[in-house]
Amino acid sequence: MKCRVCREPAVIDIRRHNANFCVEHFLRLCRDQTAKAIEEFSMLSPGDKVLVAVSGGKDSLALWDLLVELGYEAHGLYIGLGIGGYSDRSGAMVRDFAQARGLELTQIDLRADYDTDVPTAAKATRRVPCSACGLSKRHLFDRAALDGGYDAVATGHNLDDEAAVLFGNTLRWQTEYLARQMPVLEARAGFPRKVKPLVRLGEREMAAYCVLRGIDYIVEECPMAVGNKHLGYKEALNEIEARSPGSKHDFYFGYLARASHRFADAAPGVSSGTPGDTDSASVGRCERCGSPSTSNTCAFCRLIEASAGAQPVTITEKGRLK
Ligand code: Q46
Ligand code: ZN
Ligand code: ZN
Repeated sequence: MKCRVCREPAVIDIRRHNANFCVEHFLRLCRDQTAKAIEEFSMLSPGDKVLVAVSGGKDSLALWDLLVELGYEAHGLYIGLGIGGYSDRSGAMVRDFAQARGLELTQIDLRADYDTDVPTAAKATRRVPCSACGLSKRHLFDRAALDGGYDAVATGHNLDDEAAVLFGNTLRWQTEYLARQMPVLEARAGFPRKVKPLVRLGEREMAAYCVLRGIDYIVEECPMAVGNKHLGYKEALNEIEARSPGSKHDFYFGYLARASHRFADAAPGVSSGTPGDTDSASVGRCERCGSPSTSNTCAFCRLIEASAGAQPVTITEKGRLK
């Protein structure tokens, strides 16, 4: 197995590119693919100040590393979700990564800062944990990006993630979600710009990137992800990809190029990107935190109000609340 670029011994094969790469040229490919995605979808401008949503997993740490390598002023934001030992271990990974590289990291801890955590908030509001979690993360990332004057929030969604989400949204024709599934969401009043620079890279490549760059990441899945539908979609797509390399790429990028515009109207305010052309003027403000909200109090403030100070809920090894 020889590197496609230099003919030296290769360390990884990428079947959808029908090519093998040595360490140096694989790392270059990852940087080039990230830069290509950023340019192709006009995600960022040179020198932008970017807030990277870091979880301690391979994708978000690799993304942070890649954005720094590409010359962006990239700072990390980690949210301690209070999901048992998983959160303790992932937080430690993120702190070690930032410290070893002298990078700026902001940390928010649901328990220390809001007197709650994801399992407790989920139970108090009768939401599934991932819903309480997603709502909290979106709110806190949006706020931190706007308050910190960042040009964009970057997340580590890779090609496998996006193809699996697209698969799920297409299976059920969830048109509003399809409209939001773009690699860039433009800023709107009260919402920062959101970008996904890893959409041209797969899960396996991100794991290899971390290993080759000496990045320690948390390998275990969040215990709440057990039985998650997306894991099933990923497995199904992996089977298709094994038989027909390039299918995930064609599915996702084909959607973006040839079908996404058909759903643009399904999620008001998402698609145009034209300043002033938003629905946010009709949306009010949360009277507690000032975030955009259709009711007097936003969903995050209601979540905190319902669960702050409540008897903490723990989670079992199988990801159940108790
Ligand atoms: S949403 Fe759900 Fe993830 Fe939050 S509770 Fe865990 S699995 S971490 S991306
Ligand atoms: Zn090479
Ligand atoms: Zn609020």
